[in-house]
Formats: sequence, C-alpha cells, structure tokens
Amino acid sequence: MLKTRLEQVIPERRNAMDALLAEHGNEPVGTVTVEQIIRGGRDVTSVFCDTSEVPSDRGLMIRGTPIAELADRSPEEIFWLLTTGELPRPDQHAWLTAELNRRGAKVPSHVFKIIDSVPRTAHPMRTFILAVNSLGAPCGDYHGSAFARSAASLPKDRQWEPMLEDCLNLLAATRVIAAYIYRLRFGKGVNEWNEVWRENMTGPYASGFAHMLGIPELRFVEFLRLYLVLQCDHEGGNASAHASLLTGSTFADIYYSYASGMCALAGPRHGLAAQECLEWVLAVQQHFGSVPTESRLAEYVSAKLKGGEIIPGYGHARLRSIDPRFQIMLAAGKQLCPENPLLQIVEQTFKVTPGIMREMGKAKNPAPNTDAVPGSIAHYLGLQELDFYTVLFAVSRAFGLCAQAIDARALGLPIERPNSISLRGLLAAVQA
Ligand code: AMX
Repeated sequence: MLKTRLEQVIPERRNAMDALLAEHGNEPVGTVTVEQIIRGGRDVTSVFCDTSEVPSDRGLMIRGTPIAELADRSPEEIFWLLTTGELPRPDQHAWLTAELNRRGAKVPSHVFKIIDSVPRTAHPMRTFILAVNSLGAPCGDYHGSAFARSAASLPKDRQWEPMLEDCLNLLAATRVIAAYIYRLRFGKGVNEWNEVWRENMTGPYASGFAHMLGIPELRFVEFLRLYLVLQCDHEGGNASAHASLLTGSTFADIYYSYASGMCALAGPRHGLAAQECLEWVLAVQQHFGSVPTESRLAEYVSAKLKGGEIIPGYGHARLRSIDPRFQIMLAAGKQLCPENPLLQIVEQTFKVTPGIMREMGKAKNPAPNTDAVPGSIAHYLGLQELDFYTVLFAVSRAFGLCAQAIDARALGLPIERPNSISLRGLLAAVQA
C-alpha cells in the first residue's frame, strides 16, 4: 500500500524539484561567514531535507504540520506522513501496523547472536548500533540489504524501491532489537524471549514495544507512543540526521547510514542528553532529599554553571525559542503522573534555569529542549535503566531517517561533497 502511494507522489515531488532547479538553480539562498565555517556551520542553510523543517522560532514541523497537531498520532501514522506527505486513511494505517509486525517477526537469528556476544559492560547504544548494522548482512535464508543487492542494476528513478523495502525491515526490527538488548543487558529475562517477541508482533507498534520491554502498564504505553512520535525526525541538519544523510549519499544501504546516524546520536551533546538529563534530575533529588524550593535550586544551578558544568536538556543549536516537544511532553507527564516528584524537579528547574543562563550569558537559547522531560516520566513509570534512554531515542529517530533515505533515492540526490577550507584559505579569502 505504501509503495503504491509513493509511486503516485514521487513523480510529482521530482517534477517540482526539477522545475525549481531549472528556474532558480543559480539563485543564492544565504551567505556564510568565517565564524559560521569555523563554528560548526550554525545557521548555514546547506542541507536538503523535505521530510520535516525546524524553523528556529516554531520547532518541528513534519511535512508542513506543527508537531503539536500530531501529538495524538501513532508512530505508524507519522511514518506514512513523513514518506507520503499525508496522514494515512484507517486502512492504510492498519496495513502499515500489520506490515511492521509481519516483518518484525522475521528478524534474523544472527542479529541476536551478535547482541549475545557483546560484552555486558558495553553501553546499550554500542550494542544497538552493531545489531542494526548487521541487519544488512545476508545469512542463510536471510537476504540482507535489498538496496545493496539490487540498486546498481535498477534505473535511477526506481532505486527508492529497494530502499523502501530495507527501511520497512529496519523499522520493524529496531524495537525488537532494542527490547532484546534491554532484557539481556538489564537482567529482565531472555529465557522466554521467543514467546515474548512473537506474541507481541500483533498490535500497535508502541504497545508491542512496551510489552516486549516488560512494562505493559497503559500509562507507559501512552508515554512510549508519544515519545516515539515526538522524537521521530528533526530536519536534516542535526548531527545524527546529517551523518545518516551523508553516509546514504554514498549509496550505502540504510543499515550503514542509520548506524552512522546513531553513532552521532550516542554523543552527550546530542542523544545521550536523554540519559544525562535524568542523571541531573536524580542528582538534584539526592542533593536536596526532596523537591527543592526555587531559591535553593537557583543557587544550585548557578553554582553548577559557575563551575563550568553543562545543564543537560537546556540550549539548542538550531532552536531560538522553547522546544514545543518539551511543552508537549511536560503536559503529558503531568496528566500521566501528576504525583511524580521527578517531574516537579523538572518544572522547578524550568522555572529557574533559563533566567540564570541568560544572566550568565550562557547559551544562545537557554530554554529547555526535548530531552529535559522524558527520562523523568519513563523512570517513574518503570523504565529505570538510564543507559537505555538513548536507545529509545534511536528507535524513534529511525522513522525520520528512513523517510529521509527513501526521499533521497526517490529524488536521485547525488553524493554530498561540500568544500572545506584551511586557516590559510580563510585568511586569503578575507584579505582579497
Ligand atoms: N549548560 C551550560 N552551558 C551551555 C549550555 C547548557 N545547557 N548550552 C550552551 N551552553 C554554553 C556553551 O557551552 C557555550 O559556551 P562556550 O562558549 O564557553 O563554549 C555557550 O553556552 C554558547 O553555546 P550555544 O551556541 O548556545 O550552543 P551550541 O549551539 O554550541 O550547542 C547544545 C548546543 C545543545 C550542544 C548545547 O546547548 C548543550 O550542550 N546543551 C546541553 C546538552 C543537551 O541538552 N543536548 C541535547 C540537545 C538536543 C538534542 O540533540 N537531542
């Protein structure tokens, strides 16, 4: 069903892009300063991504729709929107759920053997990246990546088809792989794994994932659904999306390119912040023994910042206003678990931190970002293994990165190769 719809929308999209290139291909979109080149390309528009945009004053918009208007949807609906540009009809939604379950039941056995062989001391993100990359390898009856096998023999305008095939398999597998790593790594029991796995390849994506993790409580299922929706995509310039797009532009398959993106997500300035935010909140709780008053917390935050520490969950390289995903998750948390003391610390931190950071001249945008809340909800609802939080982020982000990869092949985008410039080159440029 998804392929049929994409066969209809892709030519329209390709024609629009070709017309734009033909009519305006030489027009400049912006300029770049020396500082922007040296300091990470901040605010330089140079990456093409059609699945979502992040206006700095509005936050995430998926194919033109603000994330706040999509917060009640399922991850399956969001994937349909990311790929086709429209929300699915109920029959299309049901088809995608069933398809991800059908494929999720076929994760090849070599993937679990790889997970079994990784030292238990490894961070779960490291294990996750090894496992998802291994999905690309053929083994026995399992054929590995369809894209790697067949793209070179297909005309350019059909290369998105094996990419779609791989992406559906990847999305189907990520939650299974994540749940198995969780159970193995944190001693939750893998003896009954085969039964747990198969019997949860029936319902909605988020619910099956929560059950495989062993946390079937409805409030956790609802939290997980929302989390998977909110973190699904964040345009193409963030570190993980860009790493994935870059690798994919070499015609590497999605298993390589998604794994590349996840290596970037594993860094503390990016996806590892999901874990570090909760560590920070737990440290506050331990320090004060309960929810601190605003003035005591303000002293604590000031001292941390004066000591050169980073406050995880605050600041953003792209957004210049409050992240709507923070607001949506906070509101959901207050409904799901109003009595949660960690959430009260999150709220208190939100009241005092931006003002202090602004006063101290820290961060261009001292507002909270998407990572400031979810850990505090997940922990209260039963997922207490902090090392696992970035893996949840990774499962969610697969939806966006897969949609971006399908788009890249559908539109026939070439290998990325911007120029770099040396200090000598920059000096020559400014002196010219
Ligand atoms: N706490 C303390 N200082 C901070 C800060 C924070 N949360 N955020 C920014 N600053 C500091 C920077 O370290 C920098 O100081 P320096 O000039 O002495 O190096 C200064 O403020 C200006 O930084 P910036 O230009 O506003 O930020 P950036 O674009 O360079 O970095 C980000 C953005 C997110 C990496 C940074 O704000 C940060 O480290 N935040 C905490 C980690 C975090 O929450 N990451 C998750 C982001 C969302 C995501 O990817 N999931």
